[in-house]
Amino acid sequence: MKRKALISGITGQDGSYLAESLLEKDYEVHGVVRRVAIEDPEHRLWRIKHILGDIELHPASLESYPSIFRLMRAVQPNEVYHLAAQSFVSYSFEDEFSTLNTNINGTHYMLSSVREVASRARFYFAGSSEMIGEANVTPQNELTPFHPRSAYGISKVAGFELTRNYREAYRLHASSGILFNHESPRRGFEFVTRKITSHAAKVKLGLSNELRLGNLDAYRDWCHAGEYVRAMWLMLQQDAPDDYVIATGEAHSVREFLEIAFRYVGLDYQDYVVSDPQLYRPADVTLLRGDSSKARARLGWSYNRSFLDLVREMVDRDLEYYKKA
Ligand code: F7E
Repeated sequence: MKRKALISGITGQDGSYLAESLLEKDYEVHGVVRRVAIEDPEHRLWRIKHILGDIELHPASLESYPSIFRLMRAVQPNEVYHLAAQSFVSYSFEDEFSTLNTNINGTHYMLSSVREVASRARFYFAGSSEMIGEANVTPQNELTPFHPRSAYGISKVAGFELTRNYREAYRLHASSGILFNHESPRRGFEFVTRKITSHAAKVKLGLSNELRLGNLDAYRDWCHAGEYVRAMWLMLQQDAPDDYVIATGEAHSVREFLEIAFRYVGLDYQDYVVSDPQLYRPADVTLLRGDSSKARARLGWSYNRSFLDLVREMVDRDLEYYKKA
């Protein structure tokens, strides 16, 4: 019998890579999607368009416990990957309330449904380096104290603690990945990496001549998202559930990303970038660099791609995209 996986957030960057990788492993893949997404596949399902015939999508809302509960009962998954969230940190400053409601309740509904009707399922929670936030040590690992700097980070801390509590109180096989930034050509345009690579391509092709940005001096540990989904799966294959930092161990500034992306297309970013005070966050995270020794030792997970290749792949794909547009 095929193993069944249920993914919330299957239409997103990570969900799409995870679905592909589970299909390759011969899983039966189910996805939770909002009804509006099913009604608008062209815009909302573009990342999974090529696998729509191989997966099963179910309309449900992370804001509705009954819908999640019924879905869990019907699918009876062996593995649950809870990736769905309001994941844009900047937006969480504009609307703290919906970020907290969706992210915390959504995780709670998923966990409670698993406990009630699929208690043998293994559960993965997408934690984030934004839980660590403004760290007092570098690099950061599983023992680094949390100091989130946004409603988004706070909502992820709550989700992480809920996951841990379900593991300890109800013996659920529930694990969290503390994932540092992960990017790819499937990244949303609102995140800084894709914003930069899409503008580098547009400027190169004469479609734009300005890029408005905020804080260029933030450092992030940027990895390719396609490599992170392997770590999620590995966590659920362990005998015992646990929490793991997934990171490359290298940090680069937004400015470095920018320089590399523009230089790659033969341009100097300083001729195009405009500093926009509106794009600075009320509280930003200065430096994130993760230590994933535990994941390497226990999961056998490793990461071998270079930062340079990640930036170039994203720029190349954006050049192709805007040439066709
Ligand atoms: O910002 C700075 C901004 O929005 C990165 C999410 O996936 O990773 C991501 O969170 C940095 C910040 O990602 C702009 O101030 C400057 O310092 O690409 P970002 P993020 O906030 O690090 C973590 C791990 C997650 O869990 C999140 O879900 O770039 N920055 N100028 C800018 N950022 C944006 N978005 N736009 C700008 O114009």
